[in-house]
Amino acid sequence: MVDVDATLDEAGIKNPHVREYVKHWADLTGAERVEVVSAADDSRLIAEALEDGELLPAGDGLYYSRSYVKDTARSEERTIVATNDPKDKGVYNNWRPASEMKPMLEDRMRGASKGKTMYVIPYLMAPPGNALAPWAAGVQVTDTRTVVLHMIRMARVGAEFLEALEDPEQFVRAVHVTGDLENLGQGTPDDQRYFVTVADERTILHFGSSYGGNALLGKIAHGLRQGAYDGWASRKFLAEQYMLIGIKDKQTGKTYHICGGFPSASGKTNLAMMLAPDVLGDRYHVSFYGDDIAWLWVDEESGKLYGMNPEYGVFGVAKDTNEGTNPTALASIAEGTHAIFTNIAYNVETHEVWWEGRTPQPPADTHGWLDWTGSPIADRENGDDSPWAHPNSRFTTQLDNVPNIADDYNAAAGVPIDAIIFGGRTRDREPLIRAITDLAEGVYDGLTLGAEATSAAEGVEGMLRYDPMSNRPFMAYGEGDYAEHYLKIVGAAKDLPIFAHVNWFQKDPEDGHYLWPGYRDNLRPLLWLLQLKAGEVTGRQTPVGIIPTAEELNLDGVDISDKDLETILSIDNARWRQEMGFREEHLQQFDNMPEAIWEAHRRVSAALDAEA
Ligand code: SPV
Ligand code: MN
Repeated sequence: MVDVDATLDEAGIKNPHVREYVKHWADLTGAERVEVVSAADDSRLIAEALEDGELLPAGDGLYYSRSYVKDTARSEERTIVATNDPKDKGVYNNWRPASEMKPMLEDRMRGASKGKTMYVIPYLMAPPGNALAPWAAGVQVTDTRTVVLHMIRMARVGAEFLEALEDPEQFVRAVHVTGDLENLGQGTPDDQRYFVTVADERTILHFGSSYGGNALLGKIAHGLRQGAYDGWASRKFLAEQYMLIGIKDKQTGKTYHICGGFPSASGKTNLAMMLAPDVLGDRYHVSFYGDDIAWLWVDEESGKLYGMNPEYGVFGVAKDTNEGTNPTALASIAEGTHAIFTNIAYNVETHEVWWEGRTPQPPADTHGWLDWTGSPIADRENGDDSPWAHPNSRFTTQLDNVPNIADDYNAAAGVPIDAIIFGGRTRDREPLIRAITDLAEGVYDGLTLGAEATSAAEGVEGMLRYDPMSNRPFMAYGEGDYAEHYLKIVGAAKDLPIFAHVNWFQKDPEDGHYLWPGYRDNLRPLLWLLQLKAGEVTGRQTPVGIIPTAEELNLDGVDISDKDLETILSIDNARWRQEMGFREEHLQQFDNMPEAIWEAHRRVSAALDAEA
């Protein structure tokens, strides 16, 4: 057995609770070596991973990795929130008693790192010095080196973040043990994997994957599930799957901040990284803070709602990322950025990479190209048109590689939040934007957020797969309690943020074309929202919110027909009344839903009925 004490001494880790935790898990997992890492170890670890073939070179300062073929996404069915209080059971959190899950995970992890190195990763999910830093510190242990390399990109990593702890016990214990990936029965009745957050003990136990949100425990498990639970238990904050951007009006010098939640595949990363349309670029600058997580709290001094991105990087979906959809993402993974690609297509000879949507057609010369499973494209049978890259393939890069990263992204203070938006992918019914000024109606709108079922087989036509606040996979406690906590936190703020629901995806029912151009032009409805909040425009009141008039929207340079514009700036009363029935059923599943939310639902319903 290794001398863990000597390793911890050498790394300068004095905190007795951290030392005890590391020793416990080194012993239980049977790791052969223990290594404490910091961001400064990145180039050495990259060199080791290249040497061992875990990473392959993908251009100057770019790296390529492939995960096990049955380990390419988060597994929601295997993800559990466990606590010691059955009242924490919700509809979506897969609650189980801590007393059941902890011994089960310990059994699976026992001896499972034999022969491997256990890396110790002290991290912080907050800008240093932030008001929420006490809930942001953690120590991940992992037995996979590529997980360390991803954590260094996605979180602030280093032993110094443990020194700042006011309470030496207040760090999240984040245990990741990979397991024997080829023998875990992924997706079978005998599935061995479990991804457990023991939320009231601030302990994360993930077993059976080395991919993404299953393995980078700072991101989803701590940044969302544990953060949400802590925010509620402390009554201090919200942890949300939100992007966060700044919009600077260069004429007035003022910067506004908008955060918001979108179910997956609704364009959240593209929105977070967008640039102003060329014709508006002289007046407005859009800056990037984060594309996936925001923690929100009321700032003690100003009394305003503040937000920050707890992450340090972007774990973005590669598919369809190109010069048109997201040029800033491409710049953030250019040579020299030390980005890591996972599960895209790779050319073993030229070290080029490719994914669906990177260019309209795949490379014509298939020589040297491997698909995401590592199989040569040239060996494919005629007619095999399966994707070269996995649809959930990713790029991992640090925030400051994004060209329009906000100057103050690392500032301790965070930023005041002016607006909270929700958006799905809805082919009809949802207008381009509808603004909501009432708090309970805004929260109600977030709770009834959803994405369209992608094929009719998946559900009732026109019915959404509801994804409250885009947090369905990350809910940590009961949804009714969550709604009440959300109302309290945001409701305590001076100068309430304005809410809005946006939809870039309305389609013409006849020929299927998108009615709104989207991408950079999405800044236009957001500018209108800020103007509405400032009282510079009034919009048009509808039963489901305030909609811009065609004259109020800045459409300078936008190619859209009057007919399409009229459609995206109006609401379809019959479709909305159908939706209200679905919403009622959806909300009825949840215990303790605050009366204010039901009142909002009834108000919107009555207004729709009155207009019909
Ligand atoms: C998501 O699935 O919402 C992600 C990626 O942000 S992962 O970290 O894999 O969860
Ligand atoms: Mn996400």
